Amino acid sequence: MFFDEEFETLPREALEALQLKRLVAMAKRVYATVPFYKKKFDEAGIKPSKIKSLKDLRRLPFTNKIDLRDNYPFGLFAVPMEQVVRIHASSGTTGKPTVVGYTRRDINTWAELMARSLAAAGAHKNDIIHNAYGYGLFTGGLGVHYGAEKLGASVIPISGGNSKRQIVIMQDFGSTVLTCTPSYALFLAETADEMGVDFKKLKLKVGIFGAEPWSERMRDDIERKLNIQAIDIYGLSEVMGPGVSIECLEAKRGLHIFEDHFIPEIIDPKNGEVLPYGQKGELVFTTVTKEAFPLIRYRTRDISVLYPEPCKCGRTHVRMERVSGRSDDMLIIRGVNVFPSQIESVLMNIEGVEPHYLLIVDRQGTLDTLEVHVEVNEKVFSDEVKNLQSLGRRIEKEIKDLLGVNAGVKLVEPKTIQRSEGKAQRVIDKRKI
Ligand code: DLL
Repeated sequence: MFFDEEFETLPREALEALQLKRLVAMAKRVYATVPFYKKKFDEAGIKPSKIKSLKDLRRLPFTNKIDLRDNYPFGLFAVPMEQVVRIHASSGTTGKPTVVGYTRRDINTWAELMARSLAAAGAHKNDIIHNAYGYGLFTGGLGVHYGAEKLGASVIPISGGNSKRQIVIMQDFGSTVLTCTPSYALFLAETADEMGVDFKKLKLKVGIFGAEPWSERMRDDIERKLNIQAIDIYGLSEVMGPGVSIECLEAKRGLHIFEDHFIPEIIDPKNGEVLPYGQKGELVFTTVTKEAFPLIRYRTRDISVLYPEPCKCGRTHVRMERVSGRSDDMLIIRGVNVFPSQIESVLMNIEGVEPHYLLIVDRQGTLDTLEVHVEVNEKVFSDEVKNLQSLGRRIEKEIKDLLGVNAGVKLVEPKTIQRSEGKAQRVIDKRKI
């Protein structure tokens, strides 16, 4: 089903002409309004007026998460603050979050693209959308919310957590569409089971899951346990939030990228070279309609493949394979993006703690767990047990305060964490997704 059939099925030639027109306009705008881009363009020796074809995109410089951090919080905004009506944020690589802004028109575009996404997953006006993505700085909750309203569906802004109540509401309100992370969907299935509620008796027909990696195996599991169709949705705060791409219900093979707003490329993460369709590499996006926070060739660090073959749903937009990994060390734990460097920054500010640690990520049942093993120095280690315990609790609290994730901290004896000769291995991810 389409929300905006004309644009979703634009013939390739017309789509590319539109992309080029928008790209040139956007390059001119960022060159004139954002000193960071002006400098980068000048260094690369390219003027926006020299962009004559989509191929010229590869002459433009990349933008990285580090550039966002260096311009924290609003340095890359391309409009004055009086035009910014919303701010969201996601995890940065250190203590500071990545901050993004939206004008009124950006919010409207996002709502439209989310409405397209919901429609692609089979949702329409008559649906009751149970939105269990978190509301707040995270883009999941409000992103889906505005899209659901734009579509004309009834949205339940339940947000995450309080799982028993989620099941009761799904039952009583007759929710037909569930939106949350795939791992939370499985947790809800377990909760329903414990409560003696049978998903087959609920009205739920489809779930739209994303914000973290999942697999075909998990899809089968979710579809069976919740008795629904499970659709993959992708997005990232920097580029917009959820709704950058989504699978269609007809094919469920690859996620259509809304190319009239975002131009995708796949590059070799090692040397930045653009790879042809069909080859695996790092996804890069250029936004061509955003006003407040436009991005030129943003390196997502997500690994995927692009394929242009037409889809049976009729959409002409290129598809990306489900994200299969990252080219950096970001972890997603219970839907929260976590960089090991953030945990390191907590540990290094605590006296008596050594710079040797190990993060062990696992999945117990459907829930991710994080254990932090960290060495303390001799003095601390020979201290009373109760002092050690309170130090452990303090670290747990600081991690929770900074990142919003629950970690179990285990303080270990000096020199017990294995040293490495090369790059230290600081993460063991035991999850079998
Ligand atoms: O997770 C936006 C979102 C919300 C997407 C709700 C889908 C649904 P961030 O918090 O900025 O934004 O995290 C973005 O999450 O770079 C990927 O690594 C990962 N990610 C998002 N969707 C998927 C997916 C939101 N479907 C980061 N599969 C991205 C795998 C995903 N990874």
